Order: sequence, then structure tokens, then C-alpha cells
Amino acid sequence: MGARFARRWRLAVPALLGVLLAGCATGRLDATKPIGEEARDIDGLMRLSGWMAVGVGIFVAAAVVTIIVKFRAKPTDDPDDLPPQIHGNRKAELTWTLIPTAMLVFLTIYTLGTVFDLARASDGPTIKVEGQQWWWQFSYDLDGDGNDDIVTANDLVIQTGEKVNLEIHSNDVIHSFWIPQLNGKKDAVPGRVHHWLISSDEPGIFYGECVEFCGLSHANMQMRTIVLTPDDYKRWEQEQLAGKEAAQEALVEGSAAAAGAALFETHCISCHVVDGVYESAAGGNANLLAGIAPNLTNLMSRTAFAGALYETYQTGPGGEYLRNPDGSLKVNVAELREWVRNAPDMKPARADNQQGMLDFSEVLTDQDLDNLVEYLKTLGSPPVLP
Ligand code: HEC
Ligand SMILES: [Cu+2]
Repeated sequence: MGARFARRWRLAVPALLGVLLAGCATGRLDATKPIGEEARDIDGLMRLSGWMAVGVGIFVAAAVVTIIVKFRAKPTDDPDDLPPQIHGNRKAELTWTLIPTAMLVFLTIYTLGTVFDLARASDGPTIKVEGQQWWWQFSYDLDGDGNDDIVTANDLVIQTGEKVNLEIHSNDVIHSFWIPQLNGKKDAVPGRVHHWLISSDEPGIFYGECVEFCGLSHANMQMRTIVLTPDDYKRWEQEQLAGKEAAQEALVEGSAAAAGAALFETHCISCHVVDGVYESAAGGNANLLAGIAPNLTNLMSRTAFAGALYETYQTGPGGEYLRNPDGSLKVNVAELREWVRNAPDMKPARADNQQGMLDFSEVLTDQDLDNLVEYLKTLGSPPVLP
């Protein structure tokens, strides 16, 4: 019994440790591999203070063991014979006050330096980030005229070698924006604008999540940062603008997409905007608490939908994109269609409380759903991948 118990513990301890350590790097969210300068600053500070704490810990543990061993009672000791009693020792007291003070002052200065560095604005572009239950919107004012030229969701697209200023807002409750590999966390607070820098040395897809509990689907409020090379980024920008023009072109009469557009006009435009075509939801009068729903102008250019919970395009077991024989990406029609049919079933929401998309399962027929998906597929070109 005892031996078996011990053996179990020998397995349980590493298993528990594994579970604990997994919190530092769970698959796609990894705070231990910084890719941008801001994330590296934070990582450097964390490592420095971590190693200092390890040093202090080892020193204290060694001192305790030494004292226990060196001054332990011997069998020959007379229990009534006390060692000389002293009061105060200036040298010892100064040592154990000054060394920790110096260490803490050093860490404070280093920490404040990092905090101020991270708070500094850059001369790079500004992107507006808006959190709302339960997805993130990103808006780009390219020409600085005060109007957003690109409005997208889930995928925050930036380019390498540029420090981007994020202006973080919330349209309802407190959220928190965190792309672990690119910077620390920044809260999105209603009525406030929080400034935050983000940058990446390498192209890639970096994952993030809302990290302030914000209600029912908090765990499903994810986002991605797609980092492109400057050339790819320019292409992305052009395709986003072209997507707005394309959305305004007439659909082939009698096509499934045209039938879908008619349904979209009946059921969807009370919440969703398609730039230049269905603007009626603009201006915060959407039938929602937060006042906005994802702008669908370039829906197909995003790698993910519904708070980055679902892939827009089909992926294989290793996360790689599956392709049609002609090389194009395979649209994830099944989940997109299911989303339009019954969104609250795929992502918990409170449609009765104007939070999240409605359940259309009693409203739309199979044919309607097919047509709507055909229409959605016309919105924007495929994503520019890093
Ligand atoms: C009551 C407002 C409302 C109506 C009506 C509505 N939606 Fe939505 N829709 C939303 C909200 C809110 C989201 C974001 C949900 C989330 O991510 O949690 C959303 C998300 C989506 C998305 C995913 C977009 C993305 O980039 O994440 C698609 C596609 C979509 N809706 C299509 C439709 C279609 C098609 C209709 C009409 C049949 C429709 N919606 C009607 C509010 C609405
Ligand atoms: Cu949130």
C-alpha cells in the first residue's frame, strides 16, 4: 500500500507540475517567446526579477540550512546552558536592510523605465481597437481625415518594422487586449481611450484573447494579429479598399448570391454594415447593446470569424490551409452556414438581451441559408497570408 502510494505520487508530482507550467505556454498563446520589441522589454524585466528572486531564494534557503546544521543542539549540550544573549548587531542589521533596499530600488527604477517606454507613442500608424461582447473590431484611418477607411474584425493586420499605436476602446463592459508575443495586456474601459504599442520583427500570425472577464462568451472573445511584410501589407490595404468597390457592384441577376443579397437586406442589415451598400446599421443604431456588429465588407479576407472562434477557411490537422485543385483556399462553408442558421448555438450569446447575433433557425430555410452563404462568399478577396 505504502509503496504503491509513493509510486503514485512520483507520477503525480511531475504531472501536476506539467499542468502548472502549461499555463505559461498553452499552444497558440505563448508569453515566453516575445517577437516584438515591447514584448521583449517585458520579457527582459520578468527574467531579471525572476532570476533575482531565485538568487534571494537560494541564499535564504542556504542560510537556513547552514544555521540549522551548524548550531543544532548536541546530545552533550546542557539544556539549561544558554548561549550568550545579545541585543542588536548594527553590522548585521545594516546588511539585511541595505541589500534588499538596493535590490528593490533597482527593480523599481527598471520597472518604471519599462512602463514609461511601453506608454510612449510612436510615429507609426494608429489603429482603433474596439472591444465589445464578444469580439474585437479594428479600424484604420489611412489618410488621416477622421473617417475610417478600413473596418474589420478578428484579424488585426499590421506590417513588420513598424510600431503601431493602438487606441483601445470598449463599447460596453471592461475587456482587455492581449497578444502575448507582441506586448502585455491593456484594458479596454468604457468611456476611456487607452494607448498601446504593438510591433513585430517577423511576419506571422500571433494569437490573442480577451483577458478581462466580460460575461457569457468571454472565453470565446479571441483575436489574431496578422503581421505581413511591407509589400504584402500594401497588397492587403489595396484589397481592402477594392473590396468596398466590389461590394457595390451588381450581382449577377438570378444568381444564388443575388438571392442571398435580398435575404441579407431583409434579415441582416439592422445590425451589419457592408460599406457603400448597406449602411443603415452605421451610427450606432444597430439592434445591439454595443451598437455595432462586425462590418462584413471584407468578410472573406479574414482568417477567422465570430471572435476568431471559427476558421473562415478549412485547415488540416496541423493547422495548415487546405486548398482546391486550382490553389485557392477552401471556404469553411459548413461552419459559416451553421453560424448564419443558429449563431448562439455555436457561441453562447444573449440575443434576448441584445448581446450577440440572433438565432435564425426558425426563420431561414435550407435554400435561404445556401443563398446567404453564396452572398457572403462575394464579400472581399481571400486573406493575405504571411
Ligand atoms: C441583432 C443583430 C444581428 C443580426 C440581425 C445579424 N447579425 Fe450577424 N452578427 C451579429 C453580431 C453581434 C456578431 C458578432 C458575434 C460574435 O462574434 O460573437 C455577428 C457576426 C456575424 C458574422 C461573423 C462576422 C465576423 O467577422 O466575425 C457573420 C458572417 C454574420 N454575423 C452574418 C449574419 C447574417 C448573414 C445575418 C442575417 C441572416 C446576420 N448576421 C444578422 C449581429 C447580428
Ligand atoms: Cu472581453
